[in-house]
Amino acid sequence: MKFETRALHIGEEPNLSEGGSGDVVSPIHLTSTFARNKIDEPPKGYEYSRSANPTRDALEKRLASLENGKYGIAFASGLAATATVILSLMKAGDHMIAFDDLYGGTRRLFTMLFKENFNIDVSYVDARKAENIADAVKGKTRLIWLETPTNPLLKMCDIRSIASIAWDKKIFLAVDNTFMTPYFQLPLDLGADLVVHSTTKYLNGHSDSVGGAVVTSDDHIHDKIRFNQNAAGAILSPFDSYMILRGTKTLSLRMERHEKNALAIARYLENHDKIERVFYPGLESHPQHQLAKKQMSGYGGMVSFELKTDLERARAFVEGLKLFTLAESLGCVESLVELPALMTHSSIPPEEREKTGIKDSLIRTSVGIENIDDLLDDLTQSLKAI
Ligand code: P1T
Repeated sequence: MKFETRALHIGEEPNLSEGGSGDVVSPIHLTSTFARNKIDEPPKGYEYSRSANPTRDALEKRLASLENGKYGIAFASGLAATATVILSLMKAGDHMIAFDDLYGGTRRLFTMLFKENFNIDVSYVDARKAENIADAVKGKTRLIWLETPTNPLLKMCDIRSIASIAWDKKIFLAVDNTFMTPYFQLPLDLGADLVVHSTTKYLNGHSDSVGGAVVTSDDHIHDKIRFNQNAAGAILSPFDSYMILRGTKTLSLRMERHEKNALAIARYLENHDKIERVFYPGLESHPQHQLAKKQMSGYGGMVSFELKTDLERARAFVEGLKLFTLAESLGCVESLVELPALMTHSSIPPEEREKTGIKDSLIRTSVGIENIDDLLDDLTQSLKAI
């Protein structure tokens, strides 16, 4: 089955067997526990909903299928998924390498929690050059953590090249695929060991659920993460599992529209005299446009840009938009805008932001699926006002 078909059917096959109700849509199994006749015979393997739940199972099967993986594991948030991966693959004293441009909350988790409290060393490197990853490997390096394209600067790295370094040195490679989704990019096919998602974003797509996921084809990685998820408890609820199942059904349609609108906005901004620079992998001017063409089947819906001005006017610009909602998060049907320096990446020290290139006048937009003319009109009026 092709992607769009799997996004509708995998995990939600109607049960037409004796006693099955034939539901076309997976029911939301709100039960916390499952009765049994005999101690050794839990019904269909379910015992307690922290360990497994039929609605979450349905979602996990679907996510595994969409990422071309064997196992999906659904979490309470993207950061819960990330934290459980670290808890499962790293020990105190181990070292990991991460792209220096990452969602601010992910960097906060690595540095302020795992490094400070648990002595897990992390080196942030510019992964646009795969050699920088190879150079950062130490004796105790266990994990490489990438976003591509990154949040918020849309930098990319070559997953296949970095996977071959990871393979050579026996290091795990995790790719956060939140920005592209499996519709546009398949990191497991390119050699990653595991894919991580904030399902809060495109997979759910409607700004009404917080969740996360890990997908892998590796039995050993799966067993560890599954065990630790149950042990630590960061599971996705049955209701949110249903929401994301529903979201995935329209993922392909939404991603096509996000991309079409994003490309039009990136081109418009690129030609505007109040804009210093536009970051969008679909623009020929993006320094890694060739890699984007090779590694992804689309360019996504995230567009960042720098205004030729200071923080105060950047603030006035985002506050002056009427249709783009000023809010954190991304990947939903409505367009959002934010100032990374004061919002999503404010937990990163200013000198570190400076080093990775996150300027105070950087604006990040998550382009929605509205009519493009309305979005362009809104940008025009607020640019005119500053
Ligand atoms: O918010 P949560 O579901 O826990 O996901 C964290 C996360 C992980 N990975 C990426 C690439 C992300 O962008 C995020 C969350 N990001 C935002 C809330 C934001 O506005 O960028």
